[in-house]
Amino acid sequence: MNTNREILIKDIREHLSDFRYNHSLEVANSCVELAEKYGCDKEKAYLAGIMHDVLKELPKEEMLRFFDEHNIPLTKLERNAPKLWHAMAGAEYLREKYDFSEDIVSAVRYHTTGRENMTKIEKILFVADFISLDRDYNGVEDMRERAKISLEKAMEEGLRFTVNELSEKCLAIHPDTISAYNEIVLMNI
Ligand code: DGI
Ligand code: FE
Ligand code: FE
Repeated sequence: MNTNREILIKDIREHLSDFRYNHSLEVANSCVELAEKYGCDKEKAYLAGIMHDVLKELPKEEMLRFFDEHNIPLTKLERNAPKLWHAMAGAEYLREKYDFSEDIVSAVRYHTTGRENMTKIEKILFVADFISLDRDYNGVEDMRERAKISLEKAMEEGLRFTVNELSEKCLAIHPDTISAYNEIVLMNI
């Protein structure tokens, strides 16, 4: 696994706008804080955080070519949900280019949708993406408070937020998002 921070930071700097680059650095910081609090490998959490959005700004055509060249099949729903592409493509990019370990790859892979049975590092990245210092949406303070109580409390709110946002926009909700939502709601009852 290539974990040279200088090389990785250069990579996101070249791929991302100032805004998204700064977001990546802040998510990495939040990942390390959560890893410390909830007992996870801090270096792995940092790597997941810093690289999680690496392909977020890849043009649509290049993204589709990437899926094609890597034989990554998309479901009908996924083809119609471009916001999900950067997580799917980013995970494969990190596996291939830097030989990242599978636990980090899957944290990146599921950082947008979540999924059932998430690992600690997957939950940490999912939550860090909502509470990083650059975030300023309505309710971010509540999310930060929840993240102090438990990863699951924060995930519950994050998933509710995502499900609400998507249904209001009449967008399809990925089965992994639904599974994550159902699991967490039943867990917190
Ligand atoms: O990449 P970020 O902006 O930092 O955050 P993210 O990777 O969580 O992406 C959030 C976007 O992804 C948001 O606009 C909603 C969208 N999204 C999340 N879950 C789903 C989804 N879109 C669809 N269609 N289906 C989902 O299940
Ligand atoms: Fe993302
Ligand atoms: Fe992000």
